Amino acid sequence: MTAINPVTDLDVREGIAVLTLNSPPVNALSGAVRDGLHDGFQKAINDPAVKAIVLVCAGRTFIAGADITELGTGAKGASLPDVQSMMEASPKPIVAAIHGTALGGGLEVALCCHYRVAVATAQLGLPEVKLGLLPGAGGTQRLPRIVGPEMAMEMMCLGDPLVAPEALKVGLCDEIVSGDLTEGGVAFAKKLLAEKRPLVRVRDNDSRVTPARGKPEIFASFRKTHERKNRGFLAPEYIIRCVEAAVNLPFDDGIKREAELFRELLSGPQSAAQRYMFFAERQAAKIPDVPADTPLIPINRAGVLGAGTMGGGITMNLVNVGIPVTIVETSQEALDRGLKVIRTNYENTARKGRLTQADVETRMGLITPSLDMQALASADMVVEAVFENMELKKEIFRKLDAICKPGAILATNTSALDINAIAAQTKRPEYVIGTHYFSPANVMKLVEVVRGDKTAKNVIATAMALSKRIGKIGVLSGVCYGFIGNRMLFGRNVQANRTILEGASPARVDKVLTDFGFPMGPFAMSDLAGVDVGWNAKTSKGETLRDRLCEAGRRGQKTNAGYYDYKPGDRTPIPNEDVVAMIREFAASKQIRQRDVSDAEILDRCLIPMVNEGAKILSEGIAIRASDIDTVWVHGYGWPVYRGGPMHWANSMGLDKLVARMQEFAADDAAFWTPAPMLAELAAKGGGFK
Ligand code: T1G
Repeated sequence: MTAINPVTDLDVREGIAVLTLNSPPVNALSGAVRDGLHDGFQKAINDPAVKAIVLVCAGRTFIAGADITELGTGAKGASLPDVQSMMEASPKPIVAAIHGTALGGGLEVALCCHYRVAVATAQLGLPEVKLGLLPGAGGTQRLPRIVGPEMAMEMMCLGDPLVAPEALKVGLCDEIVSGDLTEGGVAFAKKLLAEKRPLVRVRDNDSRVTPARGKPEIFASFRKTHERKNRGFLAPEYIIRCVEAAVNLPFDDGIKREAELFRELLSGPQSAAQRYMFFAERQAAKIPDVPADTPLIPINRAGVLGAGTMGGGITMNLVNVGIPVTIVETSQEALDRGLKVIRTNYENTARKGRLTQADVETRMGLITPSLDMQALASADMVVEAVFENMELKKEIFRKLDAICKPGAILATNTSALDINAIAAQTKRPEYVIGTHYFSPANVMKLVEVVRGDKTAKNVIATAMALSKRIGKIGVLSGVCYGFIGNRMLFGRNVQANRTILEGASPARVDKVLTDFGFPMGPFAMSDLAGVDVGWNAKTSKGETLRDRLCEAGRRGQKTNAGYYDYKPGDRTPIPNEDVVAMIREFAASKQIRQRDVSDAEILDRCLIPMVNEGAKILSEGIAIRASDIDTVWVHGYGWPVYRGGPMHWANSMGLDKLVARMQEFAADDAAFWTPAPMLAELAAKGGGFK
């Protein structure tokens, strides 16, 4: 065994060289790894005793891509294209032996091997698009030459990997290895030599791309199909252009085109934001006063109280990962309705081929419905997801405290209420925590984990770990009204509501925010949630615009009319001039001057209050770090990931410019537009949120 460098070893046995990378945590292509590959391959190729080479990785995974921390920094080390050229020029067969996740540059290195073998659980993919990039080491030119342009665009624009058996079917992998991977790789290399199999260079095979020549409709149809999902993102379009180059240009020209578009994305704001978010999501799991090795409470059985939209969605998240759930409601009708919605959701997924019918039955079989809270006695964790009313929640937690076994975690899905007041109803406040899921709970990735003053560290650690186990991103919040996300949303809604009284229409405000990249604007969101949330018909006197809308029967999508009209069964918002007239009349009754509010003003008046509130949330210690706030907004509210979140957006704008903008608006409402002390201080120093 020869140490090539601290992260690379070379071992030659019976004519087979095994080049092993060992660079935790994921063997990313850092400078040291690239040097190891370069020098290791050079040594093996030059060694007359070596007849074939196997590339394998130690630790949890094959190379999981370029080292994202190094991207754009001009870090030292051998150039990846040089390593890849050396591999393809090798007169000796090179076999990649893959386990874990061969992703991005990792798969691109493997595609420069002559053959690829993998264990059955391995995954192979090019997820660069999730970082606002494209596969910049030949992936856009080699992948289409194996799987064809359509599948290549699908894989690279969605960024989802194939598991090894699927990769085998499409020729991305040549053999599935059982048992020891290195031995399997060596055996495969020996077989190649014995059978005198050719040195296959992916770049030489155009048979999968030439049929697409002269068929621009392939690309036009792909663009059309993915238009909605790719809206606002640059990387998917650039990936499509690279695949067009793979089809229409000689390989080396295609590589040049890829490099040009890769450099443009790498130096642009979208990739900077998406790479920032990649690390932000992972930072969120790090809690300064809760050590990473804090013992977890095992969650083998769970309970959910309430079978409504949220309770049903939470239940699905838990049974999806095999945790049995007892779900409790107050009436058989509510229980039956809740279970029917869950089953329908699963059957819809099965119809799309993402679940088998057996999966549906397995998951439904893990749900035990009950009308009796006593059925929750043996649960390790119960999540309350009932109506958002403090008195009701207090009563429920008193009962849960008496019913549930000692040491069971009692969680509430409240979206804003005081966790401490709820915990105080129990004899176990250290086991009470908030787990605020976002609707639809079986889709949105965010969970705001809310620690009460007395919540124990192992309870916090367990709730955060459970978020990750169910495929979500947990962000820790302290207790305040609205926690992190909703508290910031209030500020946005105040200004959105004001701009329509000053002359903008709901459709115009919504368009400004959807053009920014949100999936939906505030008024369409209000119609979806219900304009009448918190409205009381008995006491309503037309004193607010909402009163007048609700009194006119405009309560949102549920009445096919809110700020917009809706055709029955269709969620598409249809602007209505009567609503605009109603708004104008209301504004006139309040003597509000009408004017043309510009799009730029609408956008800043909606977004800057969120940043200001975010600064207060940071100063109060409600959020640990600015990137946690950004993670909440990207994964809980659809803030466009290519803009990094409100705090990242504020940094990009420049806090000094942001504060200057607040001063422009202050004339109308000085109190509202007063910068938070932290924001004012950072702006004065020319700094940004860390
Ligand atoms: N670079 C640097 N650090 C990375 C990394 C990477 N590529 N991938 C993971 N880490 C760190 C991560 O920050 C965390 O650190 C630890 O590893 C464990 O990660 C030229 C330009 C591999 C599926 O996009 O998808 O190749 O928090 O918590 O849940 O065309 O990490 O412990 O300090 O996510 O088991 C393309 C990104 C790069 C893959 C493992 N590759 N990584 O998931 O662990 S661009 C990717 C992942 C590229 C080429 C282009 C996942 C994972 P810490 P983790 P996990």
